[in-house]
Amino acid sequence: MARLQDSSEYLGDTAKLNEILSERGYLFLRDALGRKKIGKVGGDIIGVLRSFGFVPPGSSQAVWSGKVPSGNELTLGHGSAVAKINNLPSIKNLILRGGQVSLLKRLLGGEIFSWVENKDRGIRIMLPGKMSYSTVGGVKGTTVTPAHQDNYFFRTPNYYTTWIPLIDTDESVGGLAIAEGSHRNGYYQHWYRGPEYLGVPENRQEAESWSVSGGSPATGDVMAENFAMTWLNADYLAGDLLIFHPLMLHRGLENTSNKIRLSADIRYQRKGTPTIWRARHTFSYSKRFEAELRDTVGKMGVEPALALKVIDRLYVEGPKSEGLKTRARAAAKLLTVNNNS
Ligand SMILES: O=C(O)CCC(=O)C(=O)O
Ligand SMILES: [Fe+2]
Repeated sequence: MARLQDSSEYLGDTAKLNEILSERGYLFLRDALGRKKIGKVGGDIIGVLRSFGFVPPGSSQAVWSGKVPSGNELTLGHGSAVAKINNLPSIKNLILRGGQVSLLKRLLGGEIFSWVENKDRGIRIMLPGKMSYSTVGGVKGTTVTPAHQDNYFFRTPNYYTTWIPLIDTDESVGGLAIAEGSHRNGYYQHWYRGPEYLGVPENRQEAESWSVSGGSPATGDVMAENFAMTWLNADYLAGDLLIFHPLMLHRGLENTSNKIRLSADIRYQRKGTPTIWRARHTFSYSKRFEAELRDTVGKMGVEPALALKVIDRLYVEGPKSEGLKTRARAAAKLLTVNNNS
């Protein structure tokens, strides 16, 4: 894997940073947040994980004890350990007042809106290995985040994602890789196979194998196979900061170490610029809506490829006063007509 380019030498030069960000689609800033400060945040999380038995007694490192989560302890959004972590003063402070916020304030030239869902989606606890699991409305995913653009989750151009390693994260611990220059290619097709979320295929072979096994694109128009893909990562250290564009293709790397990977992915935009419903709600709220939506469309009995498109359309629009059943029927009709013309 090739390496991210560090721009920390330009930390004082706002214009230069903005130039790099728009050209490369990302800023990788070594130690921009301070190793000591972030080390303390990581330490607080490790304390909670220790109290839940995920870290051996007496260890101050994010070493995995081998304990498998019981029930929803580590479930993103509302898990019991996750909720404790999200309530830590140091976490709240990082999300609302961390160095990434003041930097973005400079880059965007005004006050910053920290997305509401940062509060219960922001912190990632990644155990070693790759495990499949079920989420809302029967959607199946894996603990290694597949290739995607955040634009898939959040259809607005007006924000940046910040990815923050909370412990030292070399390739064995995993972390994040981004596809060089991909933010210039448009919105990639994001695939599902039945209830299984697959993300963006990395090449033609992968797209073909997904297709013959019943997969299809739910949204997006750019075919990944039309672009060369060079993955970039780094030996991340606590204190580093990665900022990237909504159309930057990226993926999680499998954690093959004996450590628990701790990181944050949190999103910000300039206050007052147009936003989307998800930015104003908690992750738990959005997931409840998604579950209801998938359930409603699932019961309509339309063919799977159309169902994916209906779900996507209503998901982007978000909750409204009109009932989901009525909205889903109207969307199915409209999308069928569009497909036939
Ligand atoms: O930390 C990760 O593995 C990826 C998180 C991410 O990209 C996302 O959820 O949008
Ligand atoms: Fe992402």
